[in-house]
Amino acid sequence: MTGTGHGALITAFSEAYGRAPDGVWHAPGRVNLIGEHTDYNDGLVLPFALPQGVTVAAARRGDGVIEVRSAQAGGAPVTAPVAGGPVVSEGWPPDLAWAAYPVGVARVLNAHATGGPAAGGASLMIDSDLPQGAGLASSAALECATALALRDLHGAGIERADLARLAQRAENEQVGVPCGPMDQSASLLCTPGHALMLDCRSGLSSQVPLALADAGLALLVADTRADHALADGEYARRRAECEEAAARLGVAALRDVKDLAGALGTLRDPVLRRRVQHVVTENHRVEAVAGLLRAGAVAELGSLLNASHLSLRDQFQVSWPEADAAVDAAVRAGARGGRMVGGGFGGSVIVLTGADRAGRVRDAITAVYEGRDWAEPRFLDATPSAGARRIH
Ligand code: GAF
Repeated sequence: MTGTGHGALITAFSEAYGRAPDGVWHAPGRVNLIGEHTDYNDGLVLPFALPQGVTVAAARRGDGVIEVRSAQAGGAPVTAPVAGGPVVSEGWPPDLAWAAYPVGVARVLNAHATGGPAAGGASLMIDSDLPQGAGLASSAALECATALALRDLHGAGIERADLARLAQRAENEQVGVPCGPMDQSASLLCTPGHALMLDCRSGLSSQVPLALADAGLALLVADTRADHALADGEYARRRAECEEAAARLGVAALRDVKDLAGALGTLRDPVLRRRVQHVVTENHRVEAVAGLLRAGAVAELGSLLNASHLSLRDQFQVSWPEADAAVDAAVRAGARGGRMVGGGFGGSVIVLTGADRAGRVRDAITAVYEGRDWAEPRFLDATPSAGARRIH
């Protein structure tokens, strides 16, 4: 079904369930322009939505069961009650790992809706044109497409920002991944032509224009084809290190460190010092990038993207060889800057380049990968696009 539009998804739904869906919803993946590993430190992020994402055809059902089928998983059904404890504690086999996301969302919404309009049962058919494991938030897109569908089907009047936090809670509590709120917020709150400036403490957000074409610029996303998994322990370790550093510094979160030199003077542990250095400076870089975008100076972002990458590589230590090589090759080929995106240890990089040099930059990255015998990188359209919506 992938890439054939939602007509094929409706047909697949009808064949599987013997009836037409009540509607079709789409939720995008995201690229984070800047602000990496700041979200769970109560900090600032600046993601934008991709054109690619997850599409869900769905119909209400009255038996308190959620049934999910995915084109990527061969269409076999997975059923579970919407009233239930954390999926993560039920010992599902690895081949059903994908289904924990929509089922987890249904359970969180169901618990949230107690006494109100219930987020009851539903039948879902899911398709995606977003590469998995590419650091482009395919899990969040799956959660958000499901959350929006269930909200609309069951008439639960939940605001998008609150829905994003519920989807994050599903990932934290149901799937067992301790992610922050960035990806779900991006998927639900982004608008075309803009990046989303999100304060992850207050939850307040604003739309910042990301007018690339007018400035003769392009953002390239290169999937480095090095797979990543948030659940592999390193992400959770980074989060725990940040919490430990905040506790030792006597602040609620690293967002609250105002005197970086003083904080580095207080901390003895070299690992915690590095983590603090990254988070504090990254928050400043987000503010600087948002300021430049608001001033219409998008061409000036390059050095801040490069600084973010170096900080993620050397201080937060979450980059990986294919990302370092891609950023390096892009800059050598004349790009203005680039950085790894997402949690790290695999996934994608983003590169800011003059539109007229985009082909040269792509070729330069591909040539370096060929020379190292790495899988060929995949390039995606990084046009800032719409957030989650009902499309049928
Ligand atoms: C992943 C997480 F899901 C986000 O919450 C965020 O922490 C990101 O890594 C790093 O900035 O995408």
